[in-house]
Amino acid sequence: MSVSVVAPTYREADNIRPLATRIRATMEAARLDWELILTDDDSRDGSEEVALELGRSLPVRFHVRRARPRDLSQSVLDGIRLARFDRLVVLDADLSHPPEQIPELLAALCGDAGMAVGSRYAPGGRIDGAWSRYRTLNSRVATRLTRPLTHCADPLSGFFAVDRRRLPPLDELAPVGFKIGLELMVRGGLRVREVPIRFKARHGGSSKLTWRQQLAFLRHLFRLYRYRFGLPVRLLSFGAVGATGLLVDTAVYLGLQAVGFGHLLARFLSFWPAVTWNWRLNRVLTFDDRPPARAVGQWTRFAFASTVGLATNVGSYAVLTSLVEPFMARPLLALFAGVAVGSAANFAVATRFVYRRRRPAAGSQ
Ligand SMILES: Nc1nc2c(ncn2[C@@H]2O[C@H](COP(=O)(O)OP(=O)(O)OP(=O)(O)O)[C@@H](O)[C@H]2O)c(=O)[nH]1
Ligand SMILES: [Mg+2]
Repeated sequence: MSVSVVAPTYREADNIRPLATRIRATMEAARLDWELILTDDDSRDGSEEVALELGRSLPVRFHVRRARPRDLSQSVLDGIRLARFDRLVVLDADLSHPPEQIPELLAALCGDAGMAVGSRYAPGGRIDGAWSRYRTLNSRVATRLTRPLTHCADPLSGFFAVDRRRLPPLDELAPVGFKIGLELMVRGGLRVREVPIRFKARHGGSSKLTWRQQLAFLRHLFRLYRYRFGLPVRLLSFGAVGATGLLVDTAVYLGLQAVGFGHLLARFLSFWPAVTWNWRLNRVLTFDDRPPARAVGQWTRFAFASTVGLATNVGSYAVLTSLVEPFMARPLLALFAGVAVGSAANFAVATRFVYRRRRPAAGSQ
């Protein structure tokens, strides 16, 4: 049997040699044909030299990804594309994942299992070494957040085996950050088998798990929720963006009055920064799966959608409070109903005309 091992690296120069040595020992003992692909994000810390040196006597390849921002998931996808064999194992290069368990993972990758995950949280799995209480909690909470997406006990593990022939087209994936395994199991709809592992907390090199990465994880999670649950998630996101827009609106409205503007003019003016805020956030979050569009045209269409929303909002308030019995005595209820109907109208126009699904075909009128 042949296997390509893909290890993402960023500044792991000191860990590469022990990693390759342990993989070689394991593969030789298990009589597996192998290669190790280090997918590096242009570390420039001597990793390349170590890898090239190893490559003289071992099947070690070094791939440098220069696209920015650097991204673990994207470099793993590069590695998957480059692999010579269809059976793939992905593991971290910091020696947290025991290469000695690769044969176990491969053995689990059989029958209907499309993915075998090296699991810290399956019965028998464990974490050795000094993880702070914060780090432990962090990992647990992050894992909890994936519950609606998968039954796997450790879907955030970076140690897994897959068969490339069972993966979805790689260009359809949209991971961001560290959790490429989660992306593959959710979008690929892969049946997962878990292999308990003995995870070792990093002891050499430096951690790349920063706040930025944690935010990237939340963003990735949002994309997967939207993929899995569709419209309700998009609506919720649109609503949350709208709520932050209301804060911008209010702040500008009050600020302008504080510097001497009349309240009507302040009201008229504060609408635009709020619209711009909402447009931008929806562009980078709610609808970031839609094809990119020119900013100015899209902003104009969004401003139109917001005006439709505002008109529907105020219009329904007027109709409800003047014509519909239960609302006549309860204007506050009518206000909320107006906001709901107006937001729905805003969303409907935005989803259809602002953040369009596909560009019109070239040349068509
Ligand atoms: N190609 C690439 N690899 C990365 C990047 N960030 C981290 N890595 C590698 O991905 C693996 C996981 O990163 P770690 O820094 O160990 O992250 P972690 O395991 O969540 O945290 P610690 O082990 O506590 O540091 C390691 O092999 C890193 O070298 C990146 O931006 N690009
Ligand atoms: Mg690590």
